[in-house]
Amino acid sequence: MLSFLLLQIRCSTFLRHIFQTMLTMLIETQEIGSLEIRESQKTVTLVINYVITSIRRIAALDSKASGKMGVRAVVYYMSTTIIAVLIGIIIVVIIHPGKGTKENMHREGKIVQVTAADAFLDLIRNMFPPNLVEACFKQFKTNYEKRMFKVDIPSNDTSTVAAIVSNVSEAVENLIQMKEEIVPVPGSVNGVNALGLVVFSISFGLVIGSMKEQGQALKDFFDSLNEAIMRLVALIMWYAPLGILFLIAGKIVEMEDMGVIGGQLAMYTVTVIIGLLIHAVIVLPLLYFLITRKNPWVFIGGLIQALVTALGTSSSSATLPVTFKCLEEINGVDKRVTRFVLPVGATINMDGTALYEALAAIFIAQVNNFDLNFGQIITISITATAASIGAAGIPQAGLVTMVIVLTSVGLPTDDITLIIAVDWFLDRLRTTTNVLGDSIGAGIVEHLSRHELKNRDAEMGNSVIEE
Ligand code: DAS
Repeated sequence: MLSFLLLQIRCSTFLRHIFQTMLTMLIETQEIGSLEIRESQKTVTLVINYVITSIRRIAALDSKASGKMGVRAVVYYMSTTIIAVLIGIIIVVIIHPGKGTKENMHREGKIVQVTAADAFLDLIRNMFPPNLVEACFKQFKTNYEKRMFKVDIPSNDTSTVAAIVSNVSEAVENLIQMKEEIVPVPGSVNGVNALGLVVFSISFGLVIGSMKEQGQALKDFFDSLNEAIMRLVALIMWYAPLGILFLIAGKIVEMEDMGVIGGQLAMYTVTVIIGLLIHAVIVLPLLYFLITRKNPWVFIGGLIQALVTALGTSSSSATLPVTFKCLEEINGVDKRVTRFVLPVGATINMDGTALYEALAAIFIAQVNNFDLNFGQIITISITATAASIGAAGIPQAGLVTMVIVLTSVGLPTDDITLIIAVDWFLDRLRTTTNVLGDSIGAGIVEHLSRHELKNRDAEMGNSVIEE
């Protein structure tokens, strides 16, 4: 029965190529431009989107509120996220769910040997990815010379818009094809150095944020650029389900070849659940108790409605209104704390996602029978932490930004399809962990800011009396 099914799937892999060719032809005839789904193109699009999102988020951090309360919140976010990543790495190395793959089944895909020195050197050397900047400059210069961009744009001529769009996608594609001209930096695949981009986007966001009014133009620029990229991604994702359907079909065949059996996926799922439970049931409550000396379970008891909503929606953002209600009305947390900590936390503090991305990346390395060295583990820790910052509070966002983590150590990004089958379930659990982390953070920040809050109340009280 299985071989019959696999025979069908093999045919579907053949069909997939026919289908995608037909789809491309269809699109070209409609002159939308050949936005074809390709791993590398998708990787670059998603990585570019990650960079813009992170720059916007960090630049948008309200500098006024970045007083003591803000600092406390960010220190809490960073420390719990790093702890979560460490838990993810330790647990997946101990349980080793990916073992059992046929020996030496190294797959195609550029797995890059990165030593510890390389990883740190890469991090420092690529604060700003000169390779990428250089490649972009060369590419646009080439295009200009080729007159690819010399398009006279009459007002509403759709074919011209199509020409621009296909130029852009061709430019992106050429940028990728140019990879041989880009100095091959460890941890870079398709000519995109994910680690350098991550560091660049966070530092650039901080710089823009510190520019206050002067930075407003850049903030607006990145906002509208993000909107454009999101529409481009939406266009690509419009027919992604078809591609993913055949991708998974093809992957099942490959998994069978590689000897990856359902049991490993089951072990992977158990490993993620154990990691999330350790963080959510031990680390976060312990942290809350150590800092506030209050019973964490009473505090968590007040959050049940929010946690159930997170479990049901797989979205931190969708759960936000309920999280506000639980914290303010049931746990009595000061509104001045929740109004700052929660919105920021829901976008950049995702402990569950960070733990999951580090764990899943190492699982994919195990399935590829690829031993990661210390340098790569460090790289995965950094990019998983940073990727969770860029992940949106929407369903399966963590699956998307995992491209950054895999790209940073050269693991094949299409291996994400190995774990898609169980992601709908794990996403719910990591989202619940994210919401719990944000809520515990609000409780801790309120406790640490209690003196300032009391002083402000007193000042308010005095000013009311004076009036
Ligand atoms: N679903 C995301 C959230 O809303 C988490 C993730 O995808 O990792 O937090």
